[in-house]
Amino acid sequence: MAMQQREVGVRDFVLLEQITMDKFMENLKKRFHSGSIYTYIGEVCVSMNPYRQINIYGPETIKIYKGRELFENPPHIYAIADAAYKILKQRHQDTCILISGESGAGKTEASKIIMKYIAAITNVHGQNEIERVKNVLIQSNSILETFGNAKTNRNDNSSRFGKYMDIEFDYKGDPVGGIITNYLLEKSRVVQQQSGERNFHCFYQLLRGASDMELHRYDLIKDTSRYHYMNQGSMDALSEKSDYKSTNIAFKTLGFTNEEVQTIWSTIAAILHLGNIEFQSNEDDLTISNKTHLQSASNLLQVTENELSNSLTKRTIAAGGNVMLKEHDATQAEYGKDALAKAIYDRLFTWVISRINRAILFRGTKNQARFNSVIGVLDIYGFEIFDSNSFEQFCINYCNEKLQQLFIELVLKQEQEEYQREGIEWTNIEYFNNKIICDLIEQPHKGMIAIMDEACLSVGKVNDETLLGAMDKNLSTHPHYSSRQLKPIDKELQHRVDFRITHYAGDVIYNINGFIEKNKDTLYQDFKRLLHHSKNVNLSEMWPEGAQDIKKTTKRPLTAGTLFQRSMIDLVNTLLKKEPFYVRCIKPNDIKSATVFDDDRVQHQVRYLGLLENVRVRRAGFVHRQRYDKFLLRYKMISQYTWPNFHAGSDKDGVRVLIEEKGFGNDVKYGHTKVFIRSPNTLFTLEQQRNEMIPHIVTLLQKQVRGWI
Ligand code: AD9
Ligand code: MG
Repeated sequence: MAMQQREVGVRDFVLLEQITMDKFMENLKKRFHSGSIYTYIGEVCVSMNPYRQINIYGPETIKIYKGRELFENPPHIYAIADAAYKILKQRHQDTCILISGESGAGKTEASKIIMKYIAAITNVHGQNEIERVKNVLIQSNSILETFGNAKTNRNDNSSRFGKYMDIEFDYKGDPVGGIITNYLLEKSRVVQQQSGERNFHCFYQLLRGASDMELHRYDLIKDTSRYHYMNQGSMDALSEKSDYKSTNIAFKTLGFTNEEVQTIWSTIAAILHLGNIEFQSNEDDLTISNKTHLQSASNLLQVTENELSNSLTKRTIAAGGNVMLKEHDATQAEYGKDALAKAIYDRLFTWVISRINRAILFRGTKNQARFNSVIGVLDIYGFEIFDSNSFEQFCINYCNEKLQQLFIELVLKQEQEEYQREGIEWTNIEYFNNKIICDLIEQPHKGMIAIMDEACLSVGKVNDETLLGAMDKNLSTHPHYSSRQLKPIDKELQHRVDFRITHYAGDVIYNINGFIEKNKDTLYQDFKRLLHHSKNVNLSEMWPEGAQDIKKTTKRPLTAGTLFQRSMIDLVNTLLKKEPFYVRCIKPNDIKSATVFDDDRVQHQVRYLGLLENVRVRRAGFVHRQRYDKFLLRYKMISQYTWPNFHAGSDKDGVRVLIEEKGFGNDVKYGHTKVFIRSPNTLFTLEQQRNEMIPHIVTLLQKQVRGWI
């Protein structure tokens, strides 16, 4: 109750008197400043990052939300989690919670809050196995963040990978397993960081947290400035959310063996040594000048020094049944070394996740009839616009386009389906459909990914600029594409290497440099063989294709763009099968302040998340719908005909009598199982009358108890 009294503004944007940007912003701002960080649009939860700890997640709050309906309490992400859980439990239907918003808006925090809520309301009988699963689910977050998160200029704990987690429940509604799917890790960060940014957290945890003895084992010293892969951006010590010790505890909880943990830290150390290897070319000969690092890296990767040195300086070429060795030049060697470091990290990350999945023990499989249901939680990188945007931002922003498309389809589809199901008329609402941008990127043969692939697979000399030329040629008439080559006078597009996509969330200028290399994602075969033959079985397991015969011509691996596109299509298909809930996260400012509400920045997000359109769609239909029995239960006290109980017919009849008595007949439609209320005022008046009646009812009940009546 205390929480309700402090609440300001309206709880649901559909209750605004006018749906304008100004009114929307005013409500959001008022609520942000008063600590009400959650506001609904129907069943969509808008969440403002408070940038401070608010006391709204404790056991008392959990009790308030457990098993209740959305409208019964002030808006909260717990209510969304509960709604998803209720559907799963009552209807055995899979649900998912899609969390979106830009970097630093609070997606990862939201996903953890949801998981903790689910953990808190389940397993009332305290069964050991279920406790174990819950523990594993929660602890897996800390490992994922250690290896997949990094400090960026926008967020000290930015997720540099996409995460989708299915939590599986048995028929009683207790969590019995889960599975994590990861999407495109930003592996370029392993070898290069922008100014002010850091490498993945694990590198700092190892150097700053491991004992001297351990560091000695890895041939490392504590000083981060000595490692090339750590000294390019910021070397700040953050108040780390978790440290080396807690990561190791989490590994233990998840059942990683000592050997596995050893493999992980040794591999991280090996990457740091690789980063310090330098090449010197004298005439035709290429040598490694920094031999101690070569030695340490090979020891840690459990390959011989000679093998590692050879694979760094030469490559094997198989042609016409003959096998030859070709020396690298210094540039090729540098490129190869960085590609190796990135690939080792990427494989390690995926392997750690597969190992976590084994611990969470997902019992359902795709092919087997499943009795269990799942709640999926999606926490994926938000839309990114940097000063310089490259292939990674292209993929991340494409992913956001796909999710926005899903939002448009599902939110509208759901509304329409419900009206149809209930036999209620419906007129369509105009909104911007970003399908045109998804097509620009992913259309077979014609889209950007297809054009990039063609450039990467062609044998002739193709560079980034010729790729840009090909895109210009094919896409010049597309309304969401432009480039410097096409519009030389466009001031925003300053360089010949720039092209621009008008995304649903705004214009982003991409620099074509590096697109071909990043899309090809080449890793010399020699490295794959090298690591497959490592004496460390865990490491070797990460490189199965290294077992292939050199002479066998291998098929060209799929490009990074195509792989990403496929994973997005899979993701969308998975989500489409589930009943979705949305959490739309908003960042109040760019300075991580708990008090600043930056109007421009917030308005921009509200605009591109399509929140105003969302409110309009919701309002054009009916702001509120409720099953007849539940409606009656909530409002029966405000009508003499329905209080204390309605006996003159069905629940539907009861609702009709109540509505007619109150004079709302014109504002209401009666569906087959639910009553639909069009205007917010009606709902508001009903709530108000109910609130006014509550004290009378309480007094009445007290008198009854005391035997006065
Ligand atoms: V990114 O796309 O991974 O870069 P996220 O995931 O959207 O981003 P994150 O959840 O990491 O952002 O939130 C950023 C920071 O905001 C957190 O580290 C917290 O300091 C802060 N935050 C976010 N949500 C909350 C909250 N509900 N309560 C308190 C919060 N602080
Ligand atoms: Mg995150």
